[in-house]
Amino acid sequence: FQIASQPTKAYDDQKPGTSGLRKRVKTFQQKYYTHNFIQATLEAMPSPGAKGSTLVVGGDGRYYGKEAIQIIIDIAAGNGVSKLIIGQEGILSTPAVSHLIRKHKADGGILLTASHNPGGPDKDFGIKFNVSNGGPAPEAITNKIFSIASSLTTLSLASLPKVDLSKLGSQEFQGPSGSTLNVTVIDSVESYVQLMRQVFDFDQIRRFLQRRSDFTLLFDALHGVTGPYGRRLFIQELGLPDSSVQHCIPKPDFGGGHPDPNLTYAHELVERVEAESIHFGAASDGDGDRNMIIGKGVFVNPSDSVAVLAAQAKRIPYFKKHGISGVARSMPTSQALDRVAKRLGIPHYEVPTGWKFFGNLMDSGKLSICGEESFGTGSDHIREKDGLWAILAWLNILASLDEETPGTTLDTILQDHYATYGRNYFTRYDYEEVDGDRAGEMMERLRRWCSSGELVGKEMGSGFTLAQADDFSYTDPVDGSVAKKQGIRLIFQDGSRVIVRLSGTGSQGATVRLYVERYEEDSSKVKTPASEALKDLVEAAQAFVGIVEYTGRKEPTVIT
Ligand code: VG1
Ligand code: CO
Repeated sequence: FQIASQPTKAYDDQKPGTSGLRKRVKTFQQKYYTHNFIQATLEAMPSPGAKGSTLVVGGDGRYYGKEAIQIIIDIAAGNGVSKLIIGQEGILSTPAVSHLIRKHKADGGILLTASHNPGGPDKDFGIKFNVSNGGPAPEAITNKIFSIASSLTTLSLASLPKVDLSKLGSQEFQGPSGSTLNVTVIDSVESYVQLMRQVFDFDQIRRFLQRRSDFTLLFDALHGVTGPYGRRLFIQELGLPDSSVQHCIPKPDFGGGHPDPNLTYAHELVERVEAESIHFGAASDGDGDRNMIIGKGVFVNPSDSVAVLAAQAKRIPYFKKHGISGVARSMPTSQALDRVAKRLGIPHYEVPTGWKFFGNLMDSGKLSICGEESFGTGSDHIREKDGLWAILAWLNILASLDEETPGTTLDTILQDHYATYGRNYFTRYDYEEVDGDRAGEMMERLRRWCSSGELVGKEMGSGFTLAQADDFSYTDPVDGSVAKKQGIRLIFQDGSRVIVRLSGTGSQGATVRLYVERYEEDSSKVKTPASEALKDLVEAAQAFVGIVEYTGRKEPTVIT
């Protein structure tokens, strides 16, 4: 192939958010828009840079993914990349990419996903760059991508024949002066399944499923990327019947749905679990890094999920072998995990929202298990959150506990946990696609109140006295980098918290997230539904923050 210097016009909106660049498909389809972003990404790669590098490429199967891969091949060739490892049909879950980068010691990866956002010609697409540890690029790199993209004038463009992504195997393309680009299409699922076999005790889970022959499981891939992974794990590996999975064919538009595993968007799963009294229901999002776990009448709140996994981790072979060096949660995630850490006598960390903040802690051996309230749970087996990992972790723990206490269920696990640690009631209200300017003003007002110090000692609602109010700022203990303005924290004297922040993953307008948490120590009071236990504090928070006034919404779009 030949390499041409192709003039291009810079776009000023290529700023990666919490998790990569996410925009409408139409935006990516503008002339050279996708080319520009890939060019900027390759130029921003840490030393020694793109030339001679190996990159893993794949995505959640959404609309425009395959076109983007051909563009990546052309720009990669133009920039001297040596090798591209691509998932068959362009399919790779986010956790699978993270694992493949590590396994092949690649220099990074390009993920084609907008996660849980809907897909299709009029919906969303996204591009995210991960670095050589397998995790999302840290802010220093995403800022660099943005600044290069903002003043880009030239693409290094090669024009290669279209690569057939359906065929497994390697092809070599000869470039100028002896350079080559190797493009290898790999099985999307195999390596990831091998990793899961090492992390968990599949024999123990199989024994459990045989012993508890009445046990029913339903996994819903919501037509996202985890379909083939889920089928392979639950049906082939664990021997569950075909009826244990649904919506397992990845579709470019996710079947018209919203591939977000929460009680609102995964309603079909929720309804079936209730109607058919299914013991264990689980779902993951478009790109496979999120998870939701439910049972009949039971919802495993993600903040509790990571706390339970940490408390029970020694039942999982991977942690039996490697131990648990520390745990971490994102700032808005409830403090349930902190209580477990204190009892285990291990460090716990609070980082800003977004998985990129966990990477340094893991790489330096400080962190083993972490989670976010937004249905994200994971460990240092890779550097992304991992939906199927979380589901298998719960199954493994269930199987192990059931050997000691026959008849263990999701509910008994949670109730035992609350009895030991107390319960951190937690809820999140999302106000999606509200007016961006007004939402910004709302945040500014809160920020002003925080910095003036006037809030401390004030009462909000009845009985909630503010002990601390700030805009969360984080200094990375490993590299000293500072992330500011990460969300308003209102912390009360009894440890209850109200958090307000704007989403960094939306593609249209602004999304306001209101997080409310209250701790209950009294073990006779831990069985109240969360909505009831938090009612007063939620109402007080909405009024104080000025939700109706600034968003014009009386009701949130989604309640978790
Ligand atoms: C949201 C979640 C955050 C998560 C991020 C990416 O970000 O709140 O916890 O890490 O999505 O998840 P935001 O900025 O919209 O609140 V995923 O599955 O979209 O990679
Ligand atoms: Co996701």
